[in-house]
Amino acid sequence: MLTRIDHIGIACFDLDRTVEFYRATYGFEVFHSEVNEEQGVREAMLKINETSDGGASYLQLLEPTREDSAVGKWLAKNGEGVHHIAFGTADVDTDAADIRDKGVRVLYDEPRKGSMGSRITFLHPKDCHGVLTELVTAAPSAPDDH
Ligand code: CMX
Ligand code: CO
Repeated sequence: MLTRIDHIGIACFDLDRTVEFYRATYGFEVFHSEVNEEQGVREAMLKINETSDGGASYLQLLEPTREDSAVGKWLAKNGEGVHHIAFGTADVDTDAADIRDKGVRVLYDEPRKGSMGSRITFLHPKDCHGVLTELVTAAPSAPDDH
């Protein structure tokens, strides 16, 4: 069951400058940052609020580490902006299987590594009314272990 907005993914050309914009404009601080080589991104997670299911909602700021990554290609075509949304679930395997059974393309056979040790998969934007949609199960110790 999808129980929260886990994050909104925002593609940017310069992570440090974008982080500074969110800090100076809204007061949001970096909760966690990492490089995910498999996804080809350098990312910063800004925690917005805790949620009633024990999780949290974040902004995920994404800078590509290579031009041929998903975010690199998207930025070249569209410029900066909202790249994807992510729903949180306690069981990404079951939710992804259920959604696949409904005829929506799930991009990975098995969930892959996401932010802070989470497990993630994606739904094809062409099957989701133009929205690239991620499903996330946080690591057992997340979101406070960073
Ligand atoms: N949102 C909405 N539509 C998108 C999109 C996005 N983020 N990315 C691509 N599309 C659309 C394109 O506009 C294009 O549409 P048209 O055919 O109408 O022009 C179509 O999808 C195909 O796009 P493409 O540029 O040819 O890109 P690819 O098919 O090579 O890749 C996708 C698209 C979704 C398979 C790829 O972006 C992907 O695998 N994404 C999942 C991984 C990811 O995004 N990782 C980065 C984030 C990591 C994280 O969140 O931790
Ligand atoms: Co994401």
